[in-house]
Amino acid sequence: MLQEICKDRYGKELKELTNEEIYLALLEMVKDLAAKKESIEGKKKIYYISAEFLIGKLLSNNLINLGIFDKVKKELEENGKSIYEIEEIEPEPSLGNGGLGRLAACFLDSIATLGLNGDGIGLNYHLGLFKQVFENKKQKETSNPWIESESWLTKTDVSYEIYFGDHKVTSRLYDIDVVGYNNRINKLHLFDIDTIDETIVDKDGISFDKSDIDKNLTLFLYPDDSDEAGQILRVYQQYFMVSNAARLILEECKRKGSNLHDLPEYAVIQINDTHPSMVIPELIRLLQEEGISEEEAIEIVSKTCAYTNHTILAEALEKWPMDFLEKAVPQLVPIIKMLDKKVREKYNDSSVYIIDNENRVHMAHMDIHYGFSVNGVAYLHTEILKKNELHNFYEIYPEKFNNKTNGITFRRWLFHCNEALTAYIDELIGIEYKKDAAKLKDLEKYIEDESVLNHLLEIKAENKKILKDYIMETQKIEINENSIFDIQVKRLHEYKRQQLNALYVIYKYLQIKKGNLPKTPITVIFGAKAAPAYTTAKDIIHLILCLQEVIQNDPSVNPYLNLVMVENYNVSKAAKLIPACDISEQISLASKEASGTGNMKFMLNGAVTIGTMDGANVEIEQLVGRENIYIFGETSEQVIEHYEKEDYIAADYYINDKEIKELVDFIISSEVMKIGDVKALLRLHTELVGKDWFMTFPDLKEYIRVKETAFKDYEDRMEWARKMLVNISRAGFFSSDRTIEEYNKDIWKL
Ligand code: 26Q
Repeated sequence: MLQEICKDRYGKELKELTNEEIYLALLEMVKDLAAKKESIEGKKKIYYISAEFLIGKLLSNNLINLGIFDKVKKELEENGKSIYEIEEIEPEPSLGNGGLGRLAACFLDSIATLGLNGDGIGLNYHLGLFKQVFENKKQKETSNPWIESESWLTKTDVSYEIYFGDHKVTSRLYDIDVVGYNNRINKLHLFDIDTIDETIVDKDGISFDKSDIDKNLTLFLYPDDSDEAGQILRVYQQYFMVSNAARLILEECKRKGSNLHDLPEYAVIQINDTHPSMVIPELIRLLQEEGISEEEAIEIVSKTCAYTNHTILAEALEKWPMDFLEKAVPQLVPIIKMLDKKVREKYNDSSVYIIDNENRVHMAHMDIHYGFSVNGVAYLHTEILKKNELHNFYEIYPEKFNNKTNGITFRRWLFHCNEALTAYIDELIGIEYKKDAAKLKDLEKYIEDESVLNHLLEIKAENKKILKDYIMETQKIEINENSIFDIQVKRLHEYKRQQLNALYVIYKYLQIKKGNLPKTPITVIFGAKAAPAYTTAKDIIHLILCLQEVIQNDPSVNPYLNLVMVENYNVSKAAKLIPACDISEQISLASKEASGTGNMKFMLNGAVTIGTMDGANVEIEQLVGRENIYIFGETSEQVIEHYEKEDYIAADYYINDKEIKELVDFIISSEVMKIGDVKALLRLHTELVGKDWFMTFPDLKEYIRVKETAFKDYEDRMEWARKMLVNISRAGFFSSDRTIEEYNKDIWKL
């Protein structure tokens, strides 16, 4: 099959081609196959609008979902080629930042796999999120171009005039096929402008002229917003995204026979966090332009839009100053004011107003009043929304609130990233679980079967060997494949508490220095990007990279403890790290991690979690039982109470607890200071001792104790393998197919 395409394309045999040439031939082949499979449009469609779609590389996943991965792999092998080498050629799309974006990508996969009529809508950022490089043990941001002349993007002739306050731009739609697993093909619609100019970006970084909208609009995801020009640019981006989306949706529905009065029968719009919230006033505006009355337009939109909340962190809840909206999108201002006025007429409670007394527009408030559904992303998160963060809204609209615990696509996070485990599961329980993830439970009949348990350990060991080689190849760091792989990979944020893990590393380092050696050596692996303007997050990266060097240069420690921070953590690196993990670090400050999805990926691949009772960890604990997870730390209730009473004082722990003080002071010890940036290390130390806003100290000693227990338990290999097996077998609940079925049953109703 591939052979013929290669002959047509290059006039050469497969075996004579370079990997680059074969990659392009495969790209063409998959796009053709997808085009031939074009799916029928049902009447109603789900439009998932999101600022991020962290889709990762697509080649292998598309081959898997088309059902031809093994065939292609074999054909390549017969010609002396390797699919794994060809995978490496594909540039990784950089259209997302973290969990929210990866969730959107998993959802698209599941929507298509379940045969649902649904498309994603977002932006085609040319440089995506920045690429992270380490320089002088610090994160440096460089631009991350990923679009090549031949890519998964297909240029369409869809184009709209989009009006901003001071000028207009012309949009251009690009599509990426979303290939369901043995099922339909949907689209990811990415809007762009033809006038974008990558050359305005600084050669050596990511800065650019923020005012030149025609050239910069779709350059970056989350451009630096530390100044006003950057913030206004984000408003331009958001409006550009939703205005295009609204136009596309209305056109499509009209084409299918909608008279717009019946729009909710044709379209449901899922607003992924508040970045697309302006779609609400924009749709109201466009419906009024079509001759529909204000009142009816509001009603139609309120029956069409549903909102997902992904965070309770105050700083992440978007509030746009009215001035910015006046400048960028004045056409929405009277509509937003009108929507706010209606709220004020009905409710005498300033906490639910859309416009606050500082004249800022609370995007989430608009979503809740003028959407029909509000969902959190894990049981605990939704409960906190109802009881605390959005309590006053819950009192008004209890029927709108619902939970949809996140999920992950097993196609990418098991079948593709862990072929050995997948093949073994097939052998043990057959392939039914591939369409019905709950069937993974059948694995449990092997809980006492030592040969199965041994085989699981062998697969893990093999995956660790592969990761070891990869880290050597990419970062020139030697790790011990027989050590325990303890991994924390996620965006860098204080609430996720990479600093807590770093303090454990310091603890272990000092213990080893005192002669208390671990039975099995330990390798702690981090991967994380920090937002460019987030100083404390960058200081934490600096600390981790300093610790990495201290440990690597200390021959009395490094046989027992190693530390690696993986550079430029992204989807393809996740796929290499997760199958090799023994201990999955999910240690957020309870109440702050809405759900987490990495926790689910690790569990599915046979890692055992150490975590707090936060986000979906709570549900993992319920599924696997206390004996198969390591839980520590204060509960979300306790944490919420500390914030309410403002009674947490970090310095009390630091001053009164010698052990804590010793660990924290290591940050500014001579060992670290002599190789690091004194200013950054002092700043981090001061931040922790003076504030520790995410409360690492109260949980520190219990974390150390529980982690030591986990390491001790690891020594009993059969018991550990049992924990692995239980984790894998109960991960079925976290298939995004289950999540999407729930969205469809309760919200979308397709
Ligand atoms: C907000 C205001 C201004 C600028 C940027 C932002 C902003 C940007 C990105 C706010 C939030 C995000 C991303 C949030 C995110 O990724 N949340 C994660 O969503 C996952 C999927 O639901 C959850 O599993 C994670 O717990 C949650 O952290």
